[in-house]
Amino acid sequence: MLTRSSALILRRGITTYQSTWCKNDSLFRVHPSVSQALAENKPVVALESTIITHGMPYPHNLSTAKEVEAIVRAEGATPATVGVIEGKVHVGLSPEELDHLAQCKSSLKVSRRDLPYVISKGLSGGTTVSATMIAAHRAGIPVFVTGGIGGVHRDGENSLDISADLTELGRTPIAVVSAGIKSILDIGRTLEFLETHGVCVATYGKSKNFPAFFSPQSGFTSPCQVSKPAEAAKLIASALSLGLQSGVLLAVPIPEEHAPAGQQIEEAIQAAVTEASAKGITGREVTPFILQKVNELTKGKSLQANIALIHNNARVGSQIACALSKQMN
Ligand code: PSU
Ligand code: MN
Repeated sequence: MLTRSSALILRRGITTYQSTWCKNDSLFRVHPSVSQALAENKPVVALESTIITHGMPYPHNLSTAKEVEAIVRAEGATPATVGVIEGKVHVGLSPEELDHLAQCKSSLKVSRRDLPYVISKGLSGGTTVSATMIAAHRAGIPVFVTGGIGGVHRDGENSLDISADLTELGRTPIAVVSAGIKSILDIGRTLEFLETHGVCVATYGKSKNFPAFFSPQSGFTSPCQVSKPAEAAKLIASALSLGLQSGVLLAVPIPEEHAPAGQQIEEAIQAAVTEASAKGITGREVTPFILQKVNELTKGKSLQANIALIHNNARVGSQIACALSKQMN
C-alpha cells in the first residue's frame, strides 16, 4: 500500500493532467467510456494501434484488437485503444472505429514526429508506442499495454535508427507493459539507451532476464524485477509520485508454452533482416516488412505467438492497472 500522503500526491498529479488535458477539442477526443472510468478513478488500460494497422494482417489484426479489449474488460479495467481518425486523436475507439482502422489500407504509421502532419491533413493512422504514450498521458491514463516496443536497430550506432519509443519513454510518465524487444534489434544497446534516458526497466515474473519478444530470455539482465501486480503497481506509483516525468518499462516474458516456436522464428527473423537490407528497406518500413516476412516464413507460427503474448500482456497489464488504481484510491 502507498502511504496516504503519497497516494494523495499521485492522485493530485493525475487530476492535474486530467483537468489540464482531458478535454475534448477539435484535435483530441476521449471516448465517453474512458472519460467516465477516469472520472470515477477506475482502472483504464491504454492500447496502441500500429499493431492493428501495420503489425498484423487483416482479419487477425481486428480479432486480436477485440480480444485484447475483452481481456482488459474481463480483468476489471476499461480499454482505451488509441488511434488517429480523420485528423483527430482518439483515446478509446468504438467498434466501428476499430473496424475502420483495421481495414483502411491507407492508414499511416503514426509516431510522435508524424502527429502534426496526419492531424493537419485530416488523415487516419495507427499510433506507435510513442504517439500512444503521448495521447494516453494527456488523457490521464498511467498504464499502457502493447506487444513489443521499438529499440536501437542493429548497426544503429552508424545508421542512428533508434525508435522514438525509447526517447518517449524518457520524457513521458507512463508505464508500458510489453514482451520486451525483438532480437532483430540490438537489445544491449537498447537497454543502455533506456538507462541514459532515465527509464526504469523491470522484468515481470520469476527471472531477471530481459525478454526478447518471441523468446522469454534475451541473455541480458533487467536492472529490476517485480513478480506481482501489486509490486509492479507500487513501482509505477513511486515513479509517478516522484514526478520524474520519465516512463517505466515492464517486460513480461512470453508464456512458456509458446516459447518453443521461438527458435524457428529466430531463424526466420535472421532471413527477413537479410532480405530487408538486400531490398534497401529502411526507416519506418523496416518493422512491418520484417513482421510480415517472418509470418510468411514460419507459416503463421510467429503470428500465433505474437497474438498469445499480446493476450498475456493484456492480462498482466490490466491486473497491474487494477492494483495501481486500488493503491491510489
Ligand atoms: N513491434 C512489434 N509489433 C509492432 C511494433 C513493434 O512486434 O507493431 C510497432 C509498435 O507500434 C512500435 C513501432 O511502437 O512498431 C516501432 O516502430 P519503429 O521501430 O519504426 O520505431
Ligand atoms: Mn526507426
